[in-house]
Order: sequence, then C-alpha cells, then structure tokens
Amino acid sequence: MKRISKGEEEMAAERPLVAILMGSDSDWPVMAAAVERLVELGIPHQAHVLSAHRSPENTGRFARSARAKGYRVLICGAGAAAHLAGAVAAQTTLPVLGVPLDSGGLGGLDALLATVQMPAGVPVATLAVGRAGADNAAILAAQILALGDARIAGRLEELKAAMSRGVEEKDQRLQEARLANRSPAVGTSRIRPARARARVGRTKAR
Ligand code: RP5
Repeated sequence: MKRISKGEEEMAAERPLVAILMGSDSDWPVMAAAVERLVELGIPHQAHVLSAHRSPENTGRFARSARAKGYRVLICGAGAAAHLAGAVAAQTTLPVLGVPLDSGGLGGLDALLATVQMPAGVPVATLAVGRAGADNAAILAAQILALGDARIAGRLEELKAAMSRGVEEKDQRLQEARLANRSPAVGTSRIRPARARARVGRTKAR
C-alpha cells in the first residue's frame, strides 16, 4: 500500500467515520482513489482488506461491529465474483456503497453484476466500475455524512465549485487553441482535430 502522508496520519488518529474495505490488496491501486478523496474532504477513515470468500468470519465480524465502532458509511470494493459489499450489507444497517473492480477476465462486468444485483431487502448502492466508482463512493459517503455535518457540506460545495471552475478553464483553453489555429498564415478557422484532442487530453484532471 502507498505511504500515508502526515495529514492522513492525523486523520487516522480521529475516530473513523468511513471504512474502505477491499477484497484484496490487489484492489488498492484503484480503491486508493476513495482514500485520496476522503483525505481531501477531511473525513476520518480506515481501510482494510477483508474478503467475502477468503475471510468470511472476519468480514462478518467487522460488519456486525461497525456501527458500534462509530462508522457511519462502509465502502466495499471488490472484483470478479464481487460479493464483499453484499456480504457486508447482509450484516449491518449502515449504508453500504459498492465499487465493482476490473480484476481481469470480464473487464469488471462480472463485479458490476455481482455487486448491483442484490435481492430486495438488502441494498448496496453501487457505483461505477473502477477508479471513478471509488472516487464517487467517497463523495457519496461525504454527502451522506453532510446530512448532519455542515462543515462537510461546506467542503462538498467547494468541491463542486472547483469542478465547475475546472471545466470553465478547459473550455477556455479549447477556445484559445481554436483561436491559435485561426492564424492568417494557416488561413482557416477550422480546428485541427488531432492537435485539438492532444491539447484537451493534456488538461484532463483525473
Ligand atoms: C476479489 O478477487 C478481490 O476483490 C480482487 O479484485 C480479486 C482478485 O484478488 P487477488 O487474487 O488479486 O487477491 O475477491
């Protein structure tokens, strides 16, 4: 797992509100996106490797005791026959957010179906496959916590405003590129697709 920063160490000392569970340490490179976002939003959290199939007793014990330990939201990332989120949701009344991961084979479709197709009565809020899903799980966890926490709500407002500014900046760069292509020497106002794509690609945030 990656080295944790000083900020993360300080946050880890607080009582964690969000647990990030993953089926294997091989899920970490993707699930780290959830941790990064929670750090950015200043939300105390704790990450664990727990497997629905390989360590079912420990997984059940964690799920049953999570509320009493102070957790408020559980994020579960798993690949393949991804039963972690469902197995956890079966044993807690905390909200469970499932992140399907692409661990090879079927490109994440296997994990998506295994995570999303829960029987009535045991909900798992399922996010997108992969890094976007991990990131969104952290934001959704923050949104749930923000229902009763004005400081987190404020940080989410800032995040939305920053995203909007980011899009505006990208648009501005695109317009500038188009203007640059309208040089009299070229004699055309048409944007050159390959060059334009490269310019937009370089400014991609994540
Ligand atoms: C799943 O199996 C894990 O969540 C992981 O995505 C996948 C492969 O695990 P490893 O064989 O890499 O440990 O349970």
